[in-house]
Amino acid sequence: MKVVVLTGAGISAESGLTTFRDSGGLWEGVDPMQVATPEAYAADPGLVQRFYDDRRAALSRVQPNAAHHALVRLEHALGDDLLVVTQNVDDLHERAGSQRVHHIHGRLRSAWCTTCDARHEWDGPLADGPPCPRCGSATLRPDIVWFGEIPYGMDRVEQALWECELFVSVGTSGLVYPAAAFVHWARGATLELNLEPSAGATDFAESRQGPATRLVPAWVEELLA
Ligand code: BJW
Repeated sequence: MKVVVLTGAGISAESGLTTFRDSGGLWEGVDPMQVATPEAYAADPGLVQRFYDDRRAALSRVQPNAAHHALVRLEHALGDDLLVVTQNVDDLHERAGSQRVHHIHGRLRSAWCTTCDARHEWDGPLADGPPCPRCGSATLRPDIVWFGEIPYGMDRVEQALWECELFVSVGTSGLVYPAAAFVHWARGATLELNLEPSAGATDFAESRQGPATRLVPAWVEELLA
């Protein structure tokens, strides 16, 4: 069975990573346009780099949870028939063991040189302007897709959604496009697993509410039974 799973910040919440729009989220009291747009970066690169440096540093303090691990079990059973498409910039799917993960909004542990276009695995800070390992320019930015930029690998995602028999959305508010439209692009059955009904909950054939660490393992067990 071909399955596409879309994940959002909610799947990593119980690992200790803050979501964006929930109460106490990253954007409570912060205008996303001040940190998550190319214009914000051009206006104040130091502010934006520090925002992402802090979040990159936080990754080493958290671990994948039962929901990430359940998706690894699913991959072992389905192989190439599973694609995890994540909006998350953390690396918790990979650290749990998932191999078929596609990051449409980029990755915190990647730095992108805007001079030579190289991308580098990156664990440290960027705010101090380190040189690009390839061209030496101090023009490394977070390899993150900001508002107004084009998400990565959309052809692959569109193809997978077109071919899938089941599309499952986990832990996302359904407020950011294009991910919010995936439920309309999917050809097969649709299921939402979220703490509360998302903005697009009624677009899904079925919507279940609860924490990802409970809902995702239970759904995987059900599918593999
Ligand atoms: C739990 C839980 C638990 C909690 N268990 N659940 C007007 C109409 C339509 C579109 C637009 C428009 N104006 C502008 C646009 C486009 C724009 C957009 O969508 N804007 C909206 C604000 C309207 N989009 C773009 O610009 C995108 N690019 C684009 O569209 O290019 C055109 C194009 C598309 C396709 C092909 C070709 C061209 C780019 C969007 C980039 C978004 N980037 C961000 C920030 C960067 C990364 C970072 O800083 O980390 O990505 S925005 C931010 O939101 C981040 C997230 O990935 C994204 C989604 O957030 P998410 O994951 O849903 O988190 P939350 O916090 O919102 O929700 C968490 C959910 O979890 C909640 O529902 C909780 O209930 C739940 N939850 N705990 C289960 N334990």
